[in-house]
Amino acid sequence: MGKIALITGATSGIGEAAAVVLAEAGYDLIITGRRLAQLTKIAKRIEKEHHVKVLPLSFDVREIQQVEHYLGALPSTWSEIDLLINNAGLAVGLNPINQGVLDDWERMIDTNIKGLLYITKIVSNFMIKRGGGHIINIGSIAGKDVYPNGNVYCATKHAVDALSRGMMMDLYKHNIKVSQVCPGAVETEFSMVRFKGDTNRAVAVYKGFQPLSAKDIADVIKFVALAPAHVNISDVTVMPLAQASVSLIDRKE
Ligand code: NDP
Ligand code: 8X3
Repeated sequence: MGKIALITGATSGIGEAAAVVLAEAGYDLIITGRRLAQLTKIAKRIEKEHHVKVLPLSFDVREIQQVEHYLGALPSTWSEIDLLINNAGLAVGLNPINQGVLDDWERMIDTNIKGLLYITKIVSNFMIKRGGGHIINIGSIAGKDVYPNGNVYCATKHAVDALSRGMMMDLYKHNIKVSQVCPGAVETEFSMVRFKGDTNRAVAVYKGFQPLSAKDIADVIKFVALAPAHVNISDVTVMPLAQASVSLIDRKE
């Protein structure tokens, strides 16, 4: 086995792009996501094109029993994880707090916070056992600032921000780097998920300016991952040129 990276949420967007870029860099991969067919297809494609080993594991990060079942039972060769990318996450809905949908709130809190914690607990213990590693959390500019109707999504990403700093304090003595990559607007399936398949609303998010691509963020993840052993790039914010804050976007049309 080469170096091993575990990427959560690799069935689309930033996670899928990170899988490709890290495979190009020679990592063997464990990729996860709920959509099994999609995950299997991506695994086969990466194995064929990049000649690395890819283990697809389809489970829901919100379900602790599933997380423990799949990660707890990893063959010993695959549990030697060098790099964990905590990427699985989502926004659901965009409502003022008084009109919030409880199920949307729970999906965001359970995925973005609790899912990240479930994965991190297991993998950080693998890393401690083997004497080191690197965890990169995908935060957001929504974890640095807030915007109207973004309430609960922003709160979950502020939690990722706090956890990234807290995890660094807990893990640095174990030779484990903890980093956070915080993107601005990236054109992925994110807005289709947020607006529950409403294509018009999703497309409008990226209209009139050039958003980041998933590959743009994957390249930053790779840069963070490949820094020299003594260097931890602990927090990176990446914006499109046309975006100056969570709510300031220069749209030309
Ligand atoms: P996508 O919707 O394209 O990808 C999200 C990924 O997360 C999918 O692979 C999805 O897989 C996975 N996922 C979601 N819920 C679960 C779950 N319960 N269990 C397992 N996997 C899950 O969006 P992005 O690539 O844009 O999002 C990736 C990360 O980047 C998220 O954390 C998001 O908050 C963050 N981000 C995105 C920005 C953007 O503008 N797009 C900006 C800043 C941060 P599946 O559905 O197969 O389970
Ligand atoms: C995603 C970026 O601004 O849509 O985290 O919340 S934003």
